[in-house]
Amino acid sequence: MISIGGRALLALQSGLVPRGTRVEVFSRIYDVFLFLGTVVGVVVLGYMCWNAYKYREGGGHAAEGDDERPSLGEVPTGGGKGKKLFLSFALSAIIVISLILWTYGTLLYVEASPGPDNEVAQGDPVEVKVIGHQFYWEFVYENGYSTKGSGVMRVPTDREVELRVTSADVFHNFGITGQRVKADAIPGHTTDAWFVADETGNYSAACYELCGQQHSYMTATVVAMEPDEYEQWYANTTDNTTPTPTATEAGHGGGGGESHA
Ligand SMILES: [Cu+2]
Repeated sequence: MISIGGRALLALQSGLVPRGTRVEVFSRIYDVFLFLGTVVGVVVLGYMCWNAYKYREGGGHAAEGDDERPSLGEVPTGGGKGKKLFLSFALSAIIVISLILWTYGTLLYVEASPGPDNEVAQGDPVEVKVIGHQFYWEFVYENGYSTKGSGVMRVPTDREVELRVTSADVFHNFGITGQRVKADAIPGHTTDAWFVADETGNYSAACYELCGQQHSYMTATVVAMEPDEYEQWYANTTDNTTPTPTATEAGHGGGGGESHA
């Protein structure tokens, strides 16, 4: 599925592109943009101020008799046969193109997932199905356990959590700002996202797409737990989405669960 260009970028990113949790990767992108923006800003403003000083009215140049200032209506030559112009175009092109490639490579990593060999997560990923409903988030685990309307997603720290985001009714958008996660929740379609919580704690999640009158109440909490605490909790959860055989036989098997057998 990954194009040749994508592969080249993946190779490139192994050295250059940051790897880590989403939080680390996105703060690296922010830092790089802030740094380059500051450097470019300082150079441009500094050069402008220096020239304003150099060619000031009645300044050194005019006094020494080699006034390079163009007269009104004259196009300045700069004296260097366009060398400065060429240099500034070349430099900005190099900066902009490398920034685009680097960001693209970084976002490819974010779009995929850390994969099996990585420093940020241990063990197998935890897969959680995220289902948007008007107006709550439901989380379904691999064993069929559903949080129904409780709005609490429990995850272990230092494990990759793979989200399979979908919707039961209208368009929603699932986001955990503290983990830099944001994924469309579209009926009949699954959007993949991932994150690794490196610290225990509560992270707030919410719906980021206006989906009806109670959209703003469509929040949830992501609880990152110590791995063994999580395992203990998970071991005590049971499949509550698949109708039990007795219930099915008795004709009360509704509930809309899908078979996991
Ligand atoms: Cu919503």
